[in-house]
Amino acid sequence: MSATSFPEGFVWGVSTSAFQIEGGTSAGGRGPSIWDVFSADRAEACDHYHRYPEDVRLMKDLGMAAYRFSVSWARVFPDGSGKANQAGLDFYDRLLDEVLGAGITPYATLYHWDLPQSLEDAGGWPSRDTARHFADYAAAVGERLGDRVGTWFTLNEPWVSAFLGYGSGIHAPGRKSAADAFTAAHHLMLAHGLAAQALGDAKVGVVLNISPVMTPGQVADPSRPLSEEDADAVARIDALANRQFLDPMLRGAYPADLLPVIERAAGLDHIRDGDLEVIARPIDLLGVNYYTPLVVQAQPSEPADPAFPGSEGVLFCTVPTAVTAMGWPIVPGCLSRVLQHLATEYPGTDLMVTENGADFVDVVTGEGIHDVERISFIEEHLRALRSAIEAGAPVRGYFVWTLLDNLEWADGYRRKFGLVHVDFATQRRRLKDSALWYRDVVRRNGLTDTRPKRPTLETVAAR
Ligand code: GBH
Repeated sequence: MSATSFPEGFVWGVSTSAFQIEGGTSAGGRGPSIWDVFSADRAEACDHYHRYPEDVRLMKDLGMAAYRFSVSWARVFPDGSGKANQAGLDFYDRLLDEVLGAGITPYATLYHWDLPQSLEDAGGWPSRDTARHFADYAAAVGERLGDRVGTWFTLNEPWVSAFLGYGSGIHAPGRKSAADAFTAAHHLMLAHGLAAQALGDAKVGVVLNISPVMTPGQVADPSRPLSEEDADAVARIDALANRQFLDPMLRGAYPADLLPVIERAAGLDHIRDGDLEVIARPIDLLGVNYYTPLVVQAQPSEPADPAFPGSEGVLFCTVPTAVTAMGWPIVPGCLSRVLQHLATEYPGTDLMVTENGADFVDVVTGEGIHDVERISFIEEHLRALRSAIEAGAPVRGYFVWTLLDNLEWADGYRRKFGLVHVDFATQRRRLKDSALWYRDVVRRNGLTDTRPKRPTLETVAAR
């Protein structure tokens, strides 16, 4: 591996999710999901349901080796359970044929936040039955598509589903209860384990949003020693955001420092004998979504943040670093640290960066879409990833979030994370500069020694 190249066989790809691109919300017998009900924007999104051949073609032109997409549960089971809807499975059948025909390896996520509404009406993730229904769904999808999907991811970011969906309520279904959030988190993990069982011998992983937790001082200098109060603030948020999921799934136990927090908010009755054995079923791959760190410090008067129940006395801070258009601090070095940390703390599991990317205000002109900031963002994160590999972390691939500008959940269409620009009035797709730049990275399996020449903000303005 030269100074800028990646290991042979390193997997390069892009990620998407069903609700954010598919549209076709009632096509082929699809039922409503919690996001159809919750989202103010009508969910036509990128009309990928009808335009998937064009989108696969784009990926082929960009030389992608892999494509991570998600299956919409409500397409396959319009009511969440019962009899599988063949027309829904047919869509993924066609999509997979197209993807494989383009020489692209599919990675399928079974749950990227779009719970069938009827299961929410029956109690949602705080109800244990939802985990059982998820296993049945996994079995049905595995049976129909397993001959062509090499790797399954059960869940995408269960922390978001549980704590933004049932804790703070800023995501669907919009419930606001700490007890529900903790029980949802447990049942999501149970669902993961039961689904992994149902998928049998297939390769199975899970995708977590690992958020490095640090103080403002540590953003500037990671080796900065912490006061006892700040160390406690960091540890508490790390337990809620990261270890709550990593430890049960990869070590078979909840973190000892988190159990009292769960007990206070939700009791412990929902954690039954045998659950942790199911949850800790060995996986083949841990998907890591990395965007930004969580920056916190101790502040005694601070009330708990509803997305982090038990975070009394912790202040979430802004830092004077560069940020994306969503205001997320850009700290590429954290990606390297997270990967190395996972490699040492949870050894034996292959890692893959299943999402990394950013929204910026793109410069859209007649000649092109000049997204210099996205290029630097990805480039800097790839340098960080490469240094983690060099330090020994078993990182097998990298997926940019995301192929297309799409429906960014509670934020609607104004957020632009795509390598490809979408005009939502016409559904016209246009490659951004970052897409062409990423194509070259994939082609040469690495970066260049000198930072690539790219349009600067001044040259763009002059065009
Ligand atoms: C991913 O989530 C999603 O998988 C993807 O669907 C989405 O489009 C993409 O990112 C871009 O948003 O301020 O309390 O929320 C990322 C979710 C965002 C969760 C940053 C943690 C910081 C803590 N993460 N967030 S909080």
